Amino acid sequence: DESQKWVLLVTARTPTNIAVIKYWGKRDEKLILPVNDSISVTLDPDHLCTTTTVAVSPTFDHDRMWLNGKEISLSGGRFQSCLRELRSRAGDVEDKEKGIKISKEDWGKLHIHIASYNNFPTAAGLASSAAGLACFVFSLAKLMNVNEDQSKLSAIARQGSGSACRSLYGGFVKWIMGKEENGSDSVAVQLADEKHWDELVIIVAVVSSRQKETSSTSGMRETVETSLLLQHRAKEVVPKRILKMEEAIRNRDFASFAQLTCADSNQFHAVCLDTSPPIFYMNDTSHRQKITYFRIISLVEKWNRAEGTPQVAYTFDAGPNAVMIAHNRKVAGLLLQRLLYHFPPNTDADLSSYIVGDKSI
Ligand code: 2P0
Repeated sequence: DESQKWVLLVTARTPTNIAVIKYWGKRDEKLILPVNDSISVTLDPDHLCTTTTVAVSPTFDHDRMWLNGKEISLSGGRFQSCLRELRSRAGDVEDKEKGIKISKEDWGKLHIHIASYNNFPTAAGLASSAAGLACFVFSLAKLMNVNEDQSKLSAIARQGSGSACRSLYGGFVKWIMGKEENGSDSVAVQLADEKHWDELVIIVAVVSSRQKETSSTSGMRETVETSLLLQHRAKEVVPKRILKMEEAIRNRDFASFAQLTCADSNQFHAVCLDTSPPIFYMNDTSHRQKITYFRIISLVEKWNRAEGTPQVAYTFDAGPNAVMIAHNRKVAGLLLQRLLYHFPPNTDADLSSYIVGDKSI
């Protein structure tokens, strides 16, 4: 039947984001509701992004997905939650040129294929799930003509992976933890757009591309169950830091931005260490790499002190890569010089490369 042979495609690209006030701990695992607000910066998509093509055709007989060319299962609860939310909001779609007409009721019967590529190491602590799930939801929402604003879409992406909700916006983004039990107010909002503070330069030291040993999901579950420090952090520390960070971003106050970013990264790792059994994201690697992280922190701390005011912020996530944010291009040049001198890639430090990029575009 010729009329059944069409395929409708949408391709989208979504950058990853790096939290400067970290999300760590859920109050609801199924809906993915966090124990505190978080703030991130979305990276420019040239270096760290997911590209996803989604397709629908009457010839597809079940939903399928490929990640970096390899078929993966869509049966997981998180993919299914996102698909269910999207299908229930899908609209009518018409492509007159191709003679395609899909009514909103059809989406319940039609199957989709999803092909996704990361241009960076998957699951090595570079927030691949953030870019991946954000792109999954965004591209399907376009294909299915889901008529919801970006913040509603962020609440859908959140159910795929918490940090994904922040990747639906560029610039500086806050994920509001929300109060509702059903998660309707746990959404991402843009604090400042990509042009607001465009002199910042982000340098990622890709320390290792191997997959991390403790997944974020199980790691944060164990932290919520066992760490008293997390309770103090979520109730007392983060709410104040969020206000200060918002102010620092608004005023482009790098000294305050860097101080808060470094302090929050260090507290996140302290909370991991306060978990039973302890989680060592910064330690969870070869001896040489471990020394490299501590030396990077020490290099930045000494430099900032010597200058009298911070020039560079560092932040480490649930994996072995170091992210540094330089105040401006001049500082970024100096930082890269120092990094290449002290930690040349592919020699004794097990560093594989440096990625230099802007904030998002
Ligand atoms: C963040 N991380 O705010 C924090 C900082 C890692 C350290 O979000 O279980 O992959 O899918 O919600 O989002 C990593 O956790 O976890 C993360 P799930 P996710 O970026």
